[in-house]
Amino acid sequence: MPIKESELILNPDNSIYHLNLKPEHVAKTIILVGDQDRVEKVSKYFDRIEFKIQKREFKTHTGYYKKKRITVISTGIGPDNIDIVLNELDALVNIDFGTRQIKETLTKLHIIRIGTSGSLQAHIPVDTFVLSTHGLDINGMLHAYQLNNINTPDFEQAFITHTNWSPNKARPIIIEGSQILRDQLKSEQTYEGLTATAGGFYGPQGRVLRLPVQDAQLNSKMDNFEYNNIRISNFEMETSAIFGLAKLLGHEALSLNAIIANRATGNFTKKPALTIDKLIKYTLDKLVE
Ligand code: R1P
Repeated sequence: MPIKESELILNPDNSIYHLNLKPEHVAKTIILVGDQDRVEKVSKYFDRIEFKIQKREFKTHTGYYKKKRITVISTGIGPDNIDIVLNELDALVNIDFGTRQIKETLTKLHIIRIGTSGSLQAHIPVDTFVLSTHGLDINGMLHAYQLNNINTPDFEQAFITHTNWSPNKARPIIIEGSQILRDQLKSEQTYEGLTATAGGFYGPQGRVLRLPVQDAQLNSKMDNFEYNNIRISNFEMETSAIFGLAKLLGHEALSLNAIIANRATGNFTKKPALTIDKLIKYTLDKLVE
């Protein structure tokens, strides 16, 4: 059965609804960034840019870095946008837009997030890089899908018990990132850890301005959580959603974050642009090594 027009929505030019891309516009290696202004900060290093487009917060540049074809896309903020970007990227490579049928031979994408994030550990200072070995999903988006055992229930239960997680909130899900990409992208320059992905910036990450949060102790409980020598390194808003959907769809995904704030010490970087630029260059060079 062809996928209905209301489910797989194409624009009049046959590009996919939100990303505004056609299949020929996407490389097999995809870099995801949150901020749309970060797209140029990546593609300025390309030898050649073959395609540019933007719709809403989703800006795309496809080009070549040292002969490797790479697509860089901005996702905007949050796991809800990741649902759109991962599903539409997968459709671009694995659904035939003419017949609206899933292709018989599926394509595996390599998806790498270059993000910014706050460290939860005093020993992971600002202006460093964190490579996420796992994503801790506390925002609930992935519960819309059949998880098909991509998650790690013992790890999750340990977290739920340790934090006395409220049953009124979405059950946490922990998903491992791609081992292939981890081997490719790690170095002595990267800290490794479990990255917590929240569905908001303030209350969902324990920030209090005027509103009290449901559990004022949650961040300190997260700081000292440990399971099989893995600790929660940082907090942001996309990684676990990328890991979960990539795994369900059969793609490889990893996340690298520039640490611009340290929630344990209260520090914020004095040079965010420089640190992000260094992470961009680091990632591009690792991808072509
Ligand atoms: C919040 O300010 C945003 O910054 C972080 C968070 O994950 C969230 O998207 O990442 P990006 O800088 O990649 O957007």
